[in-house]
Amino acid sequence: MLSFPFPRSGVLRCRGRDLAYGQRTLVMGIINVTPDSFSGDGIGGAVDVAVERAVRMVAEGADLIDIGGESTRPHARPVSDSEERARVVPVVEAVARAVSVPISVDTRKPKVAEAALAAGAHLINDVAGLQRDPEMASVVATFDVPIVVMHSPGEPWDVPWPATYADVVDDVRAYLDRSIQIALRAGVPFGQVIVDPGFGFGKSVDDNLTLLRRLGEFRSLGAPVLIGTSRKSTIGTILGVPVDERLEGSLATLPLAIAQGVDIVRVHDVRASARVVRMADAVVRGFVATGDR
Ligand code: HH2
Repeated sequence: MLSFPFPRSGVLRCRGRDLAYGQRTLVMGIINVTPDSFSGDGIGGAVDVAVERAVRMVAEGADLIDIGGESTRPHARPVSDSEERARVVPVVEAVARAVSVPISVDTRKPKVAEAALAAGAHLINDVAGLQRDPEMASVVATFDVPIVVMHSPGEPWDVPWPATYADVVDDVRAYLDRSIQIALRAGVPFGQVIVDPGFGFGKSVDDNLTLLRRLGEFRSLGAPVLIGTSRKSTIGTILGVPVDERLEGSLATLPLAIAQGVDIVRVHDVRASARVVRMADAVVRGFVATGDR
């Protein structure tokens, strides 16, 4: 069983689709309604494909679905509010009807977040950690939903990439602490904030490996921790493989994160990841899931 300094569990209130964390690791399945996502999984605005994918992911073990309408890969083309909204909203509406798990929307833009929440989304995943636009925290507070605050040293298209850090863990933790303060000042309850160190965002291979090696240190922030390593270029660099051959490398990161108390893992390959998570949870947390997924 985990013996962390302060055992922690709780419930994220997701507008009736609440998520309990702490007992086992939650799996977030990724659906990119983009033409240009780094891993080649983007499906443009194809609503029927998104629904089919979401239904399959839930059957394979996804506890929540993350829908994104703008690629965050380095040198991606920035997308306007209206274009991103037009991609995301119909997919949120259809996926929320088709599955019963919470739908997260991966956006840095308050207008997109607002439209997606009005369309039935259950939480927001902000890769700018509420530090890009002050309106974002107010939107999240108004709809009373959870928020993932992720660390990124700036926009992929206008910062030196990777950035430089005095100590990557301390610097990222300080940034996430600021994000938490922004959320609290806007009226978002602490229990609704999830922190994410932003693996692959403005970090060198060494920085990413350090973040994963010292992931447990983010627990000192007191919020649930999410990490997204799936198919990222650090894995490609270590293994010397293209993006469509990064499954094993991605899976290898999951038990390492789980052994350090991560609460949510963000993955493209839900079936394989959910199996690895269940096995790791059985060993690390002493949690044995019943049922055959
Ligand atoms: N990574 C990506 C996008 N959103 N959100 C969180 N919270 N954490 C992450 O690590 C994270 C994220 C990048 O992956 P992907 O969505 O597959 O690619 P793209 O941004 O190119 O669509």
